[in-house]
Amino acid sequence: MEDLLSPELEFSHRVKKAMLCVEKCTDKVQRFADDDDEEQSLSCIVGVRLVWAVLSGLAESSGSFCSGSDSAIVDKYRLHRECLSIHIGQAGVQIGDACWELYCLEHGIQPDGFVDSKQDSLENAHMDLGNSSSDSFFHETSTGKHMPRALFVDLEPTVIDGIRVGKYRSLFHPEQLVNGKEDAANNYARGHYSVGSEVINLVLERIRKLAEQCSGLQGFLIFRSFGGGTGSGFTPLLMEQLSVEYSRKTKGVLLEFSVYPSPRISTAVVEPYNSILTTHSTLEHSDCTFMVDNEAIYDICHHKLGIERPSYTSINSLVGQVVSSITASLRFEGPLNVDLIEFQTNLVPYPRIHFPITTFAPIISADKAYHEHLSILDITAACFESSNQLVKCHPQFGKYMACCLLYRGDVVPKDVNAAIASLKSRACVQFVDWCPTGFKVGINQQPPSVMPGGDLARIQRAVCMLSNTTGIVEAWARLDHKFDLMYAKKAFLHWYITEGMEQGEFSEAREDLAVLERDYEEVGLSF
Ligand SMILES: Nc1nc2c(ncn2[C@@H]2O[C@H](COP(=O)(O)OP(=O)(O)OP(=O)(O)O)[C@@H](O)[C@H]2O)c(=O)[nH]1
Ligand SMILES: [Mg+2]
Repeated sequence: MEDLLSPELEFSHRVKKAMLCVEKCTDKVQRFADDDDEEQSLSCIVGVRLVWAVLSGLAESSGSFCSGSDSAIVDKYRLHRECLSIHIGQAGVQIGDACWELYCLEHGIQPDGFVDSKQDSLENAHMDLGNSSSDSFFHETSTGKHMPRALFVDLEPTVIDGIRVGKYRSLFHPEQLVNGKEDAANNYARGHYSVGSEVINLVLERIRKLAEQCSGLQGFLIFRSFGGGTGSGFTPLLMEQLSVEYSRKTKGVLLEFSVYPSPRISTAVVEPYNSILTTHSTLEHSDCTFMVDNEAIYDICHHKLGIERPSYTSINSLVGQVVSSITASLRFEGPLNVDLIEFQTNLVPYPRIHFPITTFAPIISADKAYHEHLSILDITAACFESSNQLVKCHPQFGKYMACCLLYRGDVVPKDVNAAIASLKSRACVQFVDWCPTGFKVGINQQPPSVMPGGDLARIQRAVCMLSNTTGIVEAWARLDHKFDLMYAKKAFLHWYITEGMEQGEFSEAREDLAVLERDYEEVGLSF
């Protein structure tokens, strides 16, 4: 008769059996990929993922039974899901600076890229680095240095030079910081055609190097402004190439964080031109675009954080906080964590309708934090207040197509359910007829971190709402109107024409945006 196995041995056997299965599947994936059989190779990937999920469960439930060598095997087969961030132009680079500083704090990584073992006893005492899955955003070298999976690109040197001499200068490899000699001078045509075309090959080569360090590239996160010449012009040039080179291989997603121009802060009168041209040329490449309206954030910093004249630094640190909430599900693990990619699938009912509104709560200044107790109901309700929105518009006059709530920190599902039930009873949250009034929820146990000396209070919990609503059409209508005012007089057009653009591109882009406005109207119509 067969001896009964000790629990430890039995676990070991089960792990090894499962590993064999993973190995077979991985082999198959390779073979099908070699044969160009995408469908089969995808179904094998799903198989590997399932086995991996079972293994993770086993490891968790068996806790101490998992010996060192077992966890090493499990680790070897862990499915990597890396994301590459690409920061383009001044806004993209400066926002990137804020985001990576925050990511480092959250993962206990020091400015030199090494993990600070004393970190959890100091600054972020409440953080559980055990859930950290920093591998998706950082590449760990053989010396233990964590390097951001990121590329910074600008057509001129000054902004990137700021990173080269900044506090985090040694975090990045010099090849991750790419710049040209002269900028696009607020001109889409220079960023897209003349100046941009000079650096595109170098940028693609650097991206390839970063992609080679990934074993399961999940997608790209692109940061840029709509209004700048580089942000507007170079980005579509790059996206077109990324779609060709990567989408078949990775089935990865392309998500964007784009700065929407504000007349109060914007630096150029032609920003509506650039914004419309770039939206037209990226619409089919981008899977989801999170718009960051500088005016909305300026007002939040002014009214909620009490900053007299908010600078880009203050604006970017708030943007960094929101980006961190959105990407937390990719960087940390946990039982109730819902992957951003899953949220994105729920958010985008039609490929073109991919501009969710982002709302964040609570936004309170460091000096007020001790006087406020904010419940889950309070922060959830605050997501429906326009003063917490990152884009100025009125969702209460539109209809929701999808609503995702990404909680962080000390949050329990019972309280979330109660908060949602209370919101559903409100008339102001109206869904389109064809979509069930479902709120998709993810809870990431990692509480938000704050930058030392920053404007924001340290909080125990926060929520970021991503909602796809027809209300966003207002933001497009505003830009379209400004475009029309200048275009009616053909004002500033010669700057574009002399850089090789044809006037037809302007009318084509504007027509596409008119269609986008109509698309939003149509999806909101009742049966
Ligand atoms: N939130 C935020 N917005 C910025 C920042 N820097 C510039 N912007 C906004 O971005 C737009 C200008 O685009 P930039 O990103 O400066 O331009 P660029 O992409 O470098 O392009 P060129 O300089 O024209 O080659 C304006 O709407 C600015 O208000 C920043 O650090 N943060
Ligand atoms: Mg610039």
